[in-house]
Amino acid sequence: MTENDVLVRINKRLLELSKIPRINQEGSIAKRLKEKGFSRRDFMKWAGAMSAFMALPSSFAPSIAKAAELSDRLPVIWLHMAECTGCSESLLRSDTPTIDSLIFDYISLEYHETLMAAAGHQAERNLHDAIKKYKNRYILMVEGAIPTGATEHYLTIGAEGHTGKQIAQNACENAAAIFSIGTCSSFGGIQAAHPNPSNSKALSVITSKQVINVPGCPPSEKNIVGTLLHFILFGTLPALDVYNRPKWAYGLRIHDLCERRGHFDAGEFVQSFGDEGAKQGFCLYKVGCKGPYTFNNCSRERFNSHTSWPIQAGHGCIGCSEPDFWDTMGPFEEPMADRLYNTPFGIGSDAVSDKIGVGILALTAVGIAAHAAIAAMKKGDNDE
Ligand code: FSX
Ligand code: SF4
Ligand code: F3S
Repeated sequence: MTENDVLVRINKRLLELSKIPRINQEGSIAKRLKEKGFSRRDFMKWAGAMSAFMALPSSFAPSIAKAAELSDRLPVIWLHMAECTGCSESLLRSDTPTIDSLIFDYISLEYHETLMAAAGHQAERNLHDAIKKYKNRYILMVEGAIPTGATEHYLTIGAEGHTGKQIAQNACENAAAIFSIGTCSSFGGIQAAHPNPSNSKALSVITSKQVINVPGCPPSEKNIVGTLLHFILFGTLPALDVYNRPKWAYGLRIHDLCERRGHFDAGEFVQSFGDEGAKQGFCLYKVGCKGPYTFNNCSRERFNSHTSWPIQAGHGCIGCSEPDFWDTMGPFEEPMADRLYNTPFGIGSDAVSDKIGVGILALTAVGIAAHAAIAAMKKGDNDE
């Protein structure tokens, strides 16, 4: 299929969507952008950046702008399970709203426990009504892991005391698309870390429906909005990796595009926090950076309106978008080169994203081992 064929298909879909009446009647996106001080030009610039971000050709930018304009036609139900609400915060926290947060505000959010005014029985009724009214049409976004088994009742929500598992399973049943937002919902996260006293599980474990994972603790606002826009544009699943993460967002490792990569290649490492190397912005591998084993786009997109990200701030990546990272990536401030070298395709973080990843990681294992060996020799020289 050519680029043009895809665009024709997308535009047909967008035309269909535009015929669906707006769910909320609070004014168009143009009006809201204007109120927040964004010009049409800013919006189109954002759409252009978004198409590059989603690995689409620049000719898709007008369709992305249109998809954003139509994002109030698809109802969204957002559930909170066992988590810290960091995923919602990732989108909402900015004191200067970004176009991403504005779109989140604009989508037809039919149910979101942090944001809605309703409480108690009324809130439960709203959820029930939204599921019924928008059967097979709503997008379900779930944040947080789900306690199961004998400890399922560790998470009960609302006045009627249903468990998180019951609520999530029920909402999954009639959703048009299901997104696990954050590492907890995608893989279990901290709740599922050893010894996992609440038997917490990923959403995909408790439903038989297809779940798209958007991990990160928290994921960036761009990955959340991009996933939503992708669905509006295509109405189908994006290309996924072995952990069901969209490849456009999680196809590369942190290490691949890291701003400190030149220092890694040159063997220039921070040896301890606050040392001369830290001041020079050297590579954080030896103080525990797990960027070589982590698939995410933070190095490209950053957080908080593109201001910064963990490695820029001076701490290594802790692998927060990988399955079981609390158990497999620790200690967070120590490297794990030996472990990787001894078990290149072993457990947890060493089980990599996809076949290409396996190749890259194997090379990295050798590279890291070589670095470690050279560093050890240098250290030996210095010790003498
Ligand atoms: Fe928190 Fe979301 Fe981490 Fe989990 O983020 S930022 S604990 S991924 O579910 O709220
Ligand atoms: Fe960047 Fe970490 Fe890779 Fe160093 S090890 S280049 S800090 S991702
Ligand atoms: Fe997480 Fe690493 Fe990005 S810790 S936020 S995946 S830099």
